[in-house]
Amino acid sequence: MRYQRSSALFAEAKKYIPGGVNSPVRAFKAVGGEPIFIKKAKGAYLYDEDDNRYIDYIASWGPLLFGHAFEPVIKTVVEKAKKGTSFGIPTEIETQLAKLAVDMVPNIDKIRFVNSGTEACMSAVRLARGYTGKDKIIKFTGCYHGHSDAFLIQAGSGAVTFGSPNSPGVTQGTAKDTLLADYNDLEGVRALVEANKDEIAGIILEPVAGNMGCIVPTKEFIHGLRELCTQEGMLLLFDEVMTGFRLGKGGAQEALAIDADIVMFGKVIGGGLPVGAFAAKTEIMAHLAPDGPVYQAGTLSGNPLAMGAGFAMLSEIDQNPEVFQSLAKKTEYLHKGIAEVLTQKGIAHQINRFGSMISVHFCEDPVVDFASSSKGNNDTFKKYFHGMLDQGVYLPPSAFESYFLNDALSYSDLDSTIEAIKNCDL
Ligand code: HOZ
Repeated sequence: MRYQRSSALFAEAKKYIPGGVNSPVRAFKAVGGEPIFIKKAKGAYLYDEDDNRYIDYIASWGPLLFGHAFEPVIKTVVEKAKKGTSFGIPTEIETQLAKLAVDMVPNIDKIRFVNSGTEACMSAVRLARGYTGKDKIIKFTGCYHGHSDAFLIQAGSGAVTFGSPNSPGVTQGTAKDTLLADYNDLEGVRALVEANKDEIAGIILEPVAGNMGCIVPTKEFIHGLRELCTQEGMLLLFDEVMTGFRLGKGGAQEALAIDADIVMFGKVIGGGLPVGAFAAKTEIMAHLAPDGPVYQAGTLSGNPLAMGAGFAMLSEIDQNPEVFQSLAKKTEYLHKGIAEVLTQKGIAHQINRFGSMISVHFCEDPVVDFASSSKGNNDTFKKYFHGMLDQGVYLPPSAFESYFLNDALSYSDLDSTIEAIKNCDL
């Protein structure tokens, strides 16, 4: 049996871990069946516990720009580990990574490292509130900013995959300060701002959304948000956990030519280790403890292994910026290939793409927000997902997630992937 050992490991995991997983999407509930358990990975490939090989299209949900077990990262982590794994005392590598990130990303002077994208977004909103003295925030339906309370309101990603975009446990008190708008609907945002005059600290969004599939903002929408924030004294918060150092050295800010006020990072900035960060101009960051009154802290923040991995990853990107072009070309090639096969098969579909992020939606109409993304045919998606898995291609196990390409993928891998879609019984 192809998945025998994975199946046994899942049964064992379920005895001790809720749902057998440590992050819900991994459980395959949206697509049915059981998750595969990974033994190792190298370059573009994952290998499961049954020794099946997969071409990987999630790259650990984004961080692995150059593929798995990338030598410069591994070497640094091993070297650092030999010198101690955590001190809770400052180290030089934290400043080295901070300087590199500040040099690469537009419009930021200072950066604070945390351990995950969730922490980064949670802390950034606290900072925005502390800086502006206002309580409310606007978020977009289907955007996911991690699992802290303020964001689990019409959230995307795993939250919507499991039908609980509003999680029990989030109090009414918290929910009332999160105002909801639809992605790409500038008029809706204007109306919210008008109805909550001088009460809104900021607008938070994924500048290219990746948690309701990949959704690209219109120029009018994203520039309109910038103007509105400036006019109304609100901060524009870019959740670049997925897009940071993936859409370009300067992330979505650079790719879309927009300056945000606070930018949040995760994924690539940790090179595959648990790192998040938030950054802004000095004027805003000065409000953060110990310089200012907005509190935020963490024992493992700035952990030497994680900082080392991040530094190795960002240094590679800094020295090889052509990786972004290479990734974008591969993603475009995949897009064309998938579109051709699905069209030949007569399957209604929409494909959204930006840089190395791409998603396939089985529906007739353009996917521009959460409502249009939700119209995808989930039965077709399930058949597609399992058809590909059985042929050794690992795709996101939910229609509400983006694919993330890594540069270890060869054109022959892309061709095999396209060929595999031909064989899927959709
Ligand atoms: N919902 C996460 C990606 N957007 C998945 C995280 C994981 O399972 O690792």
